[in-house]
Amino acid sequence: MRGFFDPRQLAHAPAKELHNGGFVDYAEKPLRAEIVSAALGSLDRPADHGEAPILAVHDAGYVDFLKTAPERWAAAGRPGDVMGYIWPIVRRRPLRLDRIDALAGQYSLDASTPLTADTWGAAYWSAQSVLSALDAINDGERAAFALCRPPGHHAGRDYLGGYCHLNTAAIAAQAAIDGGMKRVAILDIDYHHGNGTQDIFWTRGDVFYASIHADPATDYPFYWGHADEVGEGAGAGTTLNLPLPQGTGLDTFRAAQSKALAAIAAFAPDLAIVSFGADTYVDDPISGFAIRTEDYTGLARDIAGCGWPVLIAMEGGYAVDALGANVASFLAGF
Ligand code: SP5
Ligand code: ZN
Repeated sequence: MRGFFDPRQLAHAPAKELHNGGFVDYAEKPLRAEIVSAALGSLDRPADHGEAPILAVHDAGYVDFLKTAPERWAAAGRPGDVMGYIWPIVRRRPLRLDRIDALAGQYSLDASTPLTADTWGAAYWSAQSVLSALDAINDGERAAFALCRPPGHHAGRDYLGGYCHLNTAAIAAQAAIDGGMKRVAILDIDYHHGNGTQDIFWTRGDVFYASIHADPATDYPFYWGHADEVGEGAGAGTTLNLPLPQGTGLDTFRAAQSKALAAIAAFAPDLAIVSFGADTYVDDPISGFAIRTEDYTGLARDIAGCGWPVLIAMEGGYAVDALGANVASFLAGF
């Protein structure tokens, strides 16, 4: 299987994130990608597809913010990484957004996804990696892997969050459609609900979004991922949320995945994109499922057996010591 990664994706390295009322070391660290890259061995550098496929999903003002915020933040005398700390909850009148402090809240979902001067470059090449994986599929590969880091599924059209800046799965899905595919399915098996992906395709009938994740009653992103969120308008019925309780192990997870695969099969996609997070792993430091390293191969085999071309985009996974083995185990199933 071909896989893609660019070393420029390593440059994004925020110092801290807000967690439980204090600042802790940033969990989404560059070492994650180094470990996966070392475990897999032969990943190719992506080609440069430019900004057009990014702007086909993301708001131009938001993209400009990702590029320029670190400089504006520093110019305003703010020390450290860019992080929103005031949010525009009240929107009775159009908001004045000229200060960087206001923009940081406007374009952020949370205060755990800092921007550094190197974030845009890393996110840009993460997006290029997923686009090159799509090229490999278009060239006839049955499965391709993109080592996306930073990850993508919490980022929406015009907001960052959950360690994510550019929604790589959404960028690949939109590029596939713009390249002539009629229907694309996204299967999100990261521990967390992919609120950004769901939001981007909420009213779209041509992109099916199915997610298996920890119940938002107990886990981030809290507001989204309930079973009654099914899409609206042309997208009514093309969102499927399967929340599971903390403690979920292989049997329950696999049954939920079979349900998602059956729904995707009924949609008959031209391509399946898997948002793959290894944070379902039993020893993940920020998560509560109980999937074991060897379990990932069988879960992947169930997906491969459906017969669609599959693009695997990396999302979370924070047990760095086991991350290489977990990703290798999953990819072995293809
Ligand atoms: C892509 C992805 O998996 N994003 C997950 C975002 C979850 N953020 C909320 C949980 C924060 C826990 N932070 C603990 C840091 C310990 N160093
Ligand atoms: Zn996650």
